[in-house]
Amino acid sequence: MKRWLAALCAALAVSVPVGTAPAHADDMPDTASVDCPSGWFCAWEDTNGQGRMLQLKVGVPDLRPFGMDNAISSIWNRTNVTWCAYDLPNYGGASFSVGSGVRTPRLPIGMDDRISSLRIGAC
Ligand SMILES: [Ca+2]
Repeated sequence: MKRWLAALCAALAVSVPVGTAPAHADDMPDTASVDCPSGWFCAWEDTNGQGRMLQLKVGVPDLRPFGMDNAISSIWNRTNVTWCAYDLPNYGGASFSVGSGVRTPRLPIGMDDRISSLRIGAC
């Protein structure tokens, strides 16, 4: 279990922005593109790439240890593969695919503050 968690932690990172720039539009602010490096799947607790950010390169069956369960409101898939987002832990419940390059500044009602697990692959 410990080894599994260590491997997981090595593959992702949670960051808290030092300053929060005001959002003037529905589009992602420029800061989001800086915060989310190419090659990562990024998820934020607030809309428009604001708030705490989770960076992933591998799937996570349970977002609770990272304090991001039922919290994600915007996402950006900067990997070259499709990901699947799930309503429940362990890849259960309602789900939707996030294609490579897809940036969603505001998750639709029904998936906003609902994602509990994420993994690589179409749903
Ligand atoms: Ca949220």
